[in-house]
Amino acid sequence: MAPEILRFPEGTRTAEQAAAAVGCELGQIVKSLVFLCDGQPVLALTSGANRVDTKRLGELLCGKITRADADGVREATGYAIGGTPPFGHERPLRAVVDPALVSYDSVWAAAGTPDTVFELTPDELVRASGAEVADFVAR
Ligand code: 5CA
Repeated sequence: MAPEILRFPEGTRTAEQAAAAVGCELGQIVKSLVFLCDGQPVLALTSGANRVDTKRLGELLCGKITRADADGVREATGYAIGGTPPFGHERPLRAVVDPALVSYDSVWAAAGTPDTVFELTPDELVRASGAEVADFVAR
């Protein structure tokens, strides 16, 4: 991969801000959300248009799901909330990817800071994160 990282001074901290900055659909933004499954960090790569159903995520991963707090996200990934990238973490995390992201030609993800993003294909997202494509979003 040769990602081109774009910086937006106005900020890309939230999916809404990122979509407005790059001019894409909200659904094309990759939210890299950290949860704890029986205390172990897991990564839910979720479309900007969707919300995680923690009950479904727990059924998928066979554990009790809680949300990581800001310190937990930093500890698990090495990055802060709002800039957490989908891969390239301190140590590899078990990852699942929202099938909604796979329906786009390209998607956009945080590049490590709350003002940077990069474009990639869903296939690159799945391969680089080692994620399993599985449905865990609220219906
Ligand atoms: N840069 C953007 C788009 S790529 C981004 O990182 N979006 S995000 O959705 O992946 O990261 C922001 C998310 O962090 C929010 O959707 C929210 O779910 C989560 N979040 C925000 N504040 C907290 C908090 N205090 N504790 C836990 N999670 C939080």
